[in-house]
Amino acid sequence: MTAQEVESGRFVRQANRFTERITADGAGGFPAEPGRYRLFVSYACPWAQRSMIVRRLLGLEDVIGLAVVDPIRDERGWRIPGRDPVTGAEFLSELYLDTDPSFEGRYTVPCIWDTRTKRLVTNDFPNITTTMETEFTAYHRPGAPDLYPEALRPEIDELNGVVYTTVNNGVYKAGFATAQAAYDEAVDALFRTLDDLEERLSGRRYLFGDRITEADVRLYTTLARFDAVYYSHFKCNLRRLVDYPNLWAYARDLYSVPAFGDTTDFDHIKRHYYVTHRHINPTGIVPKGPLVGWATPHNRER
Ligand SMILES: N[C@@H](CCC(=O)N[C@@H](CS)C(=O)NCC(=O)O)C(=O)O
Repeated sequence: MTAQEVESGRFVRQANRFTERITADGAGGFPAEPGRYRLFVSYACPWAQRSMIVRRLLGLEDVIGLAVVDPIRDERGWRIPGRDPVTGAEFLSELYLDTDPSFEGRYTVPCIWDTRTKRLVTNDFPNITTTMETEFTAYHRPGAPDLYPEALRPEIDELNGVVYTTVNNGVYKAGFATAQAAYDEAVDALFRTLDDLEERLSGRRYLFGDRITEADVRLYTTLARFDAVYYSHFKCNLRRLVDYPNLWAYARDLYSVPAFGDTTDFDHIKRHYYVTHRHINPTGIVPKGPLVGWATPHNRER
């Protein structure tokens, strides 16, 4: 995180540098093709987990390859244990620098590598999931859900905007603030949105009714890390997730779906945040708790 910009105590996320698009028609030079692309992820990372959940929900496991980095990152950046068998890379930085030797930003997950042209196509995380949803439809498994239904896109995008600013990125703004006012502002906005979402989820199973959408994927990855990391490490501690009856049951409902549950690795999550972000946890001690019953029945089908 050290290279992130901090303005007047406010955390400012870097712009995504690689923003080429993979498209069904291949117009920009990157056609959606099975076996061509490789997705680099960390189980710890909420932005990367989104892409793993969507890949799995849509049945794209044999279409888009996957490489998982080690959860602990040092000054060399993300490391691929035992080297990536496809690209030969040991560090994610090699892929960034092979693509652009002058790149000076952070080497982030998720990102997609093109094995054909041997370059990074994108590290633009919001587009990685929507690309799988809209450009890889020819390869979706039979019966795959429509996570980004055309008729709902404006509403989904609008909600995603609020959730990104105040929740997904809001927890980082709280955790990495270096001025009290910046922290206060982030925490207040975060819990205002969580309170609204608690209300919204009282009358419907998922954010947009009775089917899972892209909006649920995006909210889930922050909720999954909330009590384990954000509550303590990022000081987002007005309320815990377990203090919200609807949000907590909703999170467990999603967790019970293999695409969500199997990509949620609390060990990687905790070790990554508490060990890697030494500037806010200098000892690198990983707390034992909290002990939270993610597998308890959620009764949300009612
Ligand atoms: N690409 C986005 C979001 C993805 C992101 O922040 N990924 C984190 C992990 S959660 C990462 O890879 N960080 C690497 C680093 O800071 O060196 C960004 O640059 O802010």
